[in-house]
Amino acid sequence: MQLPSLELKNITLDRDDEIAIVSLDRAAKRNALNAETIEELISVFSAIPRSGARAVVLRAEGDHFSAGLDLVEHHKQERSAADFMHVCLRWHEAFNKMEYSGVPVIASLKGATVGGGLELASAAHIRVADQTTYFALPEGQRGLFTGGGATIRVAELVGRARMIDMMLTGRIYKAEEALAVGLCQYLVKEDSEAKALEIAKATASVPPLSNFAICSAISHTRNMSALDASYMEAFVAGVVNTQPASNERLAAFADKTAARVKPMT
Ligand code: 1HE
Repeated sequence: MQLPSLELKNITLDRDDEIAIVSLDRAAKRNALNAETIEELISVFSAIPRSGARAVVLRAEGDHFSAGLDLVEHHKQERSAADFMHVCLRWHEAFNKMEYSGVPVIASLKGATVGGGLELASAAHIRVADQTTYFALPEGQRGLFTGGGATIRVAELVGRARMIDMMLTGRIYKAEEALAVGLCQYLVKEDSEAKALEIAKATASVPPLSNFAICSAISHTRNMSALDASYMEAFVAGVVNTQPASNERLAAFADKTAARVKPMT
């Protein structure tokens, strides 16, 4: 794995073996997403799939994952509707790069994961929360609307009715309730980062071609008819399920040396 060398001001890029660690690094502004950070996310997630990274941990410096859209920048820039549509297109570019990258992105969440911060988190493939993490869509309260894909991804995670409630009332979800409604897939007592890294390492043991399919094909189906999605699924499975990397695993199952799929006792 060769980490790309990029000029970054709001994000840092590190590695732990074959895992790329992408950190939001604007803690003084609660990792609010300004235009520059979005451009940096585009650069990072354009480069990572070709870097040889087997998985990504997306984390943040400070106590909060992200406070969403940089409200101060947005206020100061006095953007027109067309200007802000272009801002949103860059957000979509960044988050689509993540979601369709083919490389598992595991988000380690803490503190505020709100507005655009939740939109960013929802573009990851797996979300890990801890006891400090809370989720909200305060757009309504700010007189705004989501612009970073929440109408698609957050609605998919929690369902339209819950998302509308979150936006109309500013409702905050955390801990067990957040887990139950699907905002996160894991909830840990201590530090979400250790768990995110553990999950990233587990996903890194999956053959890259399988990960590529899991971390892109499933998302692509949302734009397809059931007939087209079935065809695409068969096509992807044809390629993935006959790859050389699966032969060894299938042989191990056949000769009874592979682990069985059973809950821990
Ligand atoms: C910010 C932002 C921000 C903090 N944009 N600068 N998102 C929100 O509505 C959430 C807004 N933020 C907050 O509610 C709070 O900041 C927090 C609960 C996240 C953290 O509170 P706290 O007390 O730790 O920090 P603070 O004092 O509010 O903020 C510290 C600094 O971060 C301060 O800057 P400073 O220069 O005065 O020190 C804040 O201005 C700055 N800061 N959050 C800009 N969001 C594509 S559309 C998406 C639409 C949305 O995302 S709407 C949701 C917006």
